[in-house]
Formats: sequence, C-alpha cells, structure tokens
Amino acid sequence: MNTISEYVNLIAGSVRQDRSKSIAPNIPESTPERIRRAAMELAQAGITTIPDFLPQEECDNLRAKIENRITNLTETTTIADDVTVSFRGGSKPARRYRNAVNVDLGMIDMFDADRAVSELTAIKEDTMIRDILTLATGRELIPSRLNIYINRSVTSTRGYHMDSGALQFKAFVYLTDVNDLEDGPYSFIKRSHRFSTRKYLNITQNLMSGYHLTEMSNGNPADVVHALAPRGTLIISDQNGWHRGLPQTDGRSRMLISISFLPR
Ligand SMILES: O=C(O)CCC(=O)C(=O)O
Ligand SMILES: [Fe+2]
Repeated sequence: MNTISEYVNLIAGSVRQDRSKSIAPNIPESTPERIRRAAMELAQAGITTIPDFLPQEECDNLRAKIENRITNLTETTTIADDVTVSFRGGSKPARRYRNAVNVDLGMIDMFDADRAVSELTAIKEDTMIRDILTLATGRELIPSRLNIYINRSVTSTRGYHMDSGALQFKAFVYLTDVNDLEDGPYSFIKRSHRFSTRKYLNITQNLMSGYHLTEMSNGNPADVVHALAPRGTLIISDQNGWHRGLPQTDGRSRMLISISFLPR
C-alpha cells in the first residue's frame, strides 16, 4: 500500500522539480548548433532525439556481444562481474500497475551491462550527452547505471508513468531499428515533465486506488511522441515526464541501451 508519507514526499519532490524547470535555459553563443538545439528541446519538451549517435555497424557489433552474454539464459541470473540479467516475470497484483495484465512479461533487463561489455563504458561517459544535460538543466548530472533492455514479443507493457519525483534523466540508444509502432518504441508525453494539475490529480487518485503513485494517465493525445527511429539514434528523456515503452506485436524485438543520469 501507499503511505501518506510516500504521497507527501512525492508531492513535495514533484513541486520542487516543477519549480526548478526552466524552458529558457541559458545556452552560450559558442555552443555547437546540434547541442544547443537538443538542450533547448529537452528543456522545453522533456525529450530530444539525436540521429546517428552510433554508427549502425557499431550497433550490430554491440548487439552481437550482448546477445553472446545472454544466450541460453532463461531466468534471472547473475553473470560474471556482478552483472545481473533479469527476466521480468509479468505483473502480480502487488505490482499495482493500472494495466496489470502480465506487464513487461518476458522483458530482459541486463543491469550494469558496461561491466560485461567494455565497449559500453565510452558510451556511458559520452561528453555530448552530459553537455546537453548540463545546458538543459543548469545542473551537473552524472551517469549512474547503464542497463540493456531486450524486448522480444513483450505484448503488454507498463502504461505511462514518471520514474520518481526526483531529478532523473535517461539516455537511450536504440541498438535495433524501431521503425514502427509494432516494434514497441519509447513513447513520451511532451511537456509532461513540467507542472500540470493532471499530474497532481493522478498522484492523488493513485493514493486512493492503491496504484503506484507514479502511474500517470490522461496525457493529452496531441502531445504524445513515439520515438520511431533507426538503430544508432540517441533519445534523451526527462524521467519526471510521462513515458512508457509501447507493447510489441508478437514476433518483434527491440534492444536498447539505457543510461540513468542523477545529480552528483
Ligand atoms: O522500455 C521502454 O521503452 C521504457 C522503459 C521505462 O519506463 C524506463 O526506462 O524508465
Ligand atoms: Fe520508466
């Protein structure tokens, strides 16, 4: 169950974030255009997409290395170097999702994958991503964990949600082409990272209904963006914004890098 103190903490954290968000970040004239555009869009919309971040050949190499580490695994296992490959078991009533039908069943989440595949370290430490985050937020954010998500025929996924009330961004890099909705793209409600009465209504309704407090519904359909893009594309997302991975059609697969950024 939710406790009143979790509710109060989430409200307080969200209010703090809403107040700190600037839609007109101060970006020096000397900033390269690609970085300026991305930082501005991230601040204003809560999400930005940067094509051709990784060459497709590098995506293919990384994918092969990652697949190599998970072949023959069928359940949650800690492989070498404290890297845990987690197989999501689907929702139980205790998960308290609004759409609680086998949510994320079959999704593979490889935690701290950079410890198993060393080429991922340079991507985690990439300076362009950090520059964009600093310019968009006026804060220094540092990469905390790098995970690989592998979705193969994951036909039910968690609905729109915020990750927490705290300041957190994620950088995602597609390692497979996500060219249509059936592939299960990352999806985001533009501007939902900022204040809205809907957000606080959702949190309050979740308290009453016993759902996770961060479940979010009734985003404006006109503000939905589905990140359809070829492999190698970078997506940077404000995790106070409402987002989800769309459910896939049976037979489709998607692999991506997810790097979580938190204040120092
Ligand atoms: O799988 C996705 O596209 C989104 C997952 C998600 O909600 C997250 O990484 O916070
Ligand atoms: Fe999330």
